[in-house]
Amino acid sequence: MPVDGSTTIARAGNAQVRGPGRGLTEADLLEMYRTMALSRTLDERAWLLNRQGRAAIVPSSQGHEAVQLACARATDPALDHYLIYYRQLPLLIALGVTPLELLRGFLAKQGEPMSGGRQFPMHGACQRVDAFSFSSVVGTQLPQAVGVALADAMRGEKRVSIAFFGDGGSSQGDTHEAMNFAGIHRLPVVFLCENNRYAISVPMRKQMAIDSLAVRAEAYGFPGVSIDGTDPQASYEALSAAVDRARAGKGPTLVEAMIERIFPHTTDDDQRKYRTAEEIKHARDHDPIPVLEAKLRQLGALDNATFDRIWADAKRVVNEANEQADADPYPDASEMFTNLYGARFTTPEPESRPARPRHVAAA
Ligand SMILES: Cc1ncc(C[n+]2csc(CCOP(=O)(O)OP(=O)(O)O)c2C)c(N)n1
Repeated sequence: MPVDGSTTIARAGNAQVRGPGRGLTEADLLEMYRTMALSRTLDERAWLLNRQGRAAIVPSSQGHEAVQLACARATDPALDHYLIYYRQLPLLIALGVTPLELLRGFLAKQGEPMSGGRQFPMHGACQRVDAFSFSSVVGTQLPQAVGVALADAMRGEKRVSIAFFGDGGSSQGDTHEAMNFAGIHRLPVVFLCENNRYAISVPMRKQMAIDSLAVRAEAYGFPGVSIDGTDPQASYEALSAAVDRARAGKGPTLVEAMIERIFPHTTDDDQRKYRTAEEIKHARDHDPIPVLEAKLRQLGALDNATFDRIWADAKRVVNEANEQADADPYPDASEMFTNLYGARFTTPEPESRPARPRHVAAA
């Protein structure tokens, strides 16, 4: 891995991204483990920066790593679009967003590629890796993904849009509209639900009366599968099949990846108020990182020295990025309105405001 922590996947051609055939090689799995270590170290650092009062709010991606890294490998980053939300830090790293850029975002420093430090962390767009337009307005990315897929289909381009959402997002009307439209027009979209069974404090059983939301796909006229999203291999196989289907013009697939949210919803949340200690322990026991570590050790692909080196490298990269981001300036006030939609974004002068009718003023 290069010293700046950027990964080899970034904007690579398909041949370099995919493992041979349908499976992932040991080397692929080891590379995924490296990216997981980097993502986890960065995630923990961002949380720490919040607790020091330096990062405003942090959504943790701990527990979500395996399926996101499988998605980066199953897609073609040189072609495909990623309509993400705020919990896709591992995916962004796999696509080539650097830890320095991400830390600049958490610290609201100049030079991060998503909003130039003007937005909530993990919000905005990163054109370089075709990731947009991530925000915390739940579900908005799904109709947008369908719109992007429709544009690609109309232009005859063989690109696939991946729409990321959570179990909470599945309750939004936008999700129904997006899936229905995509099903009718057989659009090249993969709906990827990272089902961590919580929407902040609301458990899945209060969101839906079914055990798996993959069954909903049938009502939209396309396949739905539910997979173990902590397993890189299972995730890669399901996502590769869905991506191939979309690229071949056969339409969407809903992939429901069952995972665990290990940390609270964000740094503003305390999950001990609504999850038992046993349940939190269960989530930690399904952490994809030790699961993959055990598998690699069993395959003979990871020994103690390699393990130590991977985590030491991740720490060094994050430390260096953190030092640099600390030293970086905040955005200059003169740039406050740069890249905002609309040429003028100022408070109207009082005399230019339309006069209010008397009955409104009195109300
Ligand atoms: C339209 C809308 N409704 C509600 C909220 C408040 N809200 C922010 S994040 C969130 C939970 C989303 O949960 P889920 O989609 O399962 O994703 P997760 O955060 O678990 O990854 C909610 C309800 C919002 N930001 N936007």
